[in-house]
Amino acid sequence: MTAVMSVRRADITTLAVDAIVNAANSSLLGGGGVDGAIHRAAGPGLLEECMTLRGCAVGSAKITRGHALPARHVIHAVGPVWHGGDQGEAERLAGAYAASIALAQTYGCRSVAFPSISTGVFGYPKELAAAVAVRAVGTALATAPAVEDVVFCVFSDEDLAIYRGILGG
Ligand code: AR6
Repeated sequence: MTAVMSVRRADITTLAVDAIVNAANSSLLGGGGVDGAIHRAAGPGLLEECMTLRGCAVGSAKITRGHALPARHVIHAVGPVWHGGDQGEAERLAGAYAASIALAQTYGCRSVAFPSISTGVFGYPKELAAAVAVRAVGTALATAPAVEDVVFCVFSDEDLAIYRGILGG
């Protein structure tokens, strides 16, 4: 079965998918942006579970349950801070997406939704980040047969247009 990648404008905390991905930091102990929204919507049990994980490397990901969210799991991915592009940012961003898909495969997640990792507080240019995201997910899906449906869940018209331009349609 070939997986489908699509873009949707929504608040990722409302999506009833098998896993939503969080744009976390390496502490995994919460923050602002989509991370703050996910922790608010999931309730305090999410932070308690995150405290057992002992953080996460940049360019990687860890998984928890979804707690009060409609999503069954939260995959906490840590993207890089943008420092101009010559400090391994693209490789680390791709790593965060690939690690998330690998976890989704391991946990049998059929549907996964991603925010635009690193493009808010971490300052990664949106167009560059979207190109990395789509390429990295496309590559990772080749070894993740359980994952059938990937949604790039954007929060702005600008991001919607960028992803439509890359995915087509
Ligand atoms: N649903 C979907 N997308 C959202 C939502 C939402 N509810 N809220 C924000 N976005 P950011 P980063 C978009 O800053 O750049 C936190 O403090 C937002 O418009 O959340 O990876 C963490 O703890 C943007 O396009 O994540 C880290 O310290 C995208 O999500 C740090 O920020 C990512 O923006 C991570 O920074």
